[in-house]
Amino acid sequence: MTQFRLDGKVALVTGASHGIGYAIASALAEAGATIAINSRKEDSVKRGLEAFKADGINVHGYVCDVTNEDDVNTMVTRIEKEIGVIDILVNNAGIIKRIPMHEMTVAEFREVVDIDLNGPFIVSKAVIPNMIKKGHGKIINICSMMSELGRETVSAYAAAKGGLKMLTKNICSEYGEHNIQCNGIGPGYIATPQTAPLREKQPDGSPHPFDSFIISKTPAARWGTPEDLKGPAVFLASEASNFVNGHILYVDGGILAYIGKQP
Ligand code: NAP
Ligand code: GCO
Repeated sequence: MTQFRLDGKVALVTGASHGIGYAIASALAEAGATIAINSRKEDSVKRGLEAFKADGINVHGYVCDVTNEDDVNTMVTRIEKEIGVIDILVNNAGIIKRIPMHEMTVAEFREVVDIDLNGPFIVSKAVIPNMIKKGHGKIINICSMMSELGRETVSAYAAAKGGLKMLTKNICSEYGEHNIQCNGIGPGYIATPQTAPLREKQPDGSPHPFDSFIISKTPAARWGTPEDLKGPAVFLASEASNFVNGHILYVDGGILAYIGKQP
């Protein structure tokens, strides 16, 4: 079905040097899109481009902090000049800090919200005007289980990802008439550098307690992999989802539907 093809489309995936962003950028490339990625650090961008090249994928890389509006506007202008107007934006860049809320500094809280919520606002604001002129656009915000649930130590992250869910719904509401669809992907617990601390083996070689906990809370009884997000991302980036708008697609192995394995 050509509905799932992205030939002729330009996609920007933020923070895609590795992890979930890398997998999503790879999937969009395999579907025919021309890919741009960014990271804050030049060496991170370089490593990412080398990895994509090793996978046979030609990607354009940019050093850009998504919280810096001037940086973002410069990057978007360069992409439009060097590749073309952005048809697909995946707001993937994000961080987490796992600190009990009463011990978290205001600066730490602000940093997480700045990157995970203000960043998607800044980059979306930069790409929407030319999506309107072009008559179409796809924005995919990478949300989280924490867009729906809380847990100890992730107050800033949950607040940001909850806000990102509502920003997704608001972009849908405000720009749907311009044939711009804005949806979210809510990954479950995915094995990437961001969750590595939650999966580290204990000194005696036993699984991390959180690892066992997540397995017990996931009907699929496994951690997700970045590859599990490839198909959902292509669907939401393609014409196959032109009447899907304001939706958060949870790719979580069933966590949100499940009370947890009985003892
Ligand atoms: P990751 O391995 O930590 O990668 C995050 C990427 O974002 C890095 O490449 C990082 O690159 C980039 N980044 C961070 N701050 C940035 C900034 N200010 N400007 C530009 N780039 C920035 O994380 P991941 O696990 O792949 O997660 C990717 C996204 O999925 C995040 O939004 C995360 O919250 C979300 N998510 C993850 C999981 C999971 O279980 N792993 C589940 C649900 C949602 P630099 O530091 O080099 O800039
Ligand atoms: C955590 C994890 C989660 C995942 C993801 C779940 O500490 O609970 O890092 O937040 O990153 O967001 O969807």
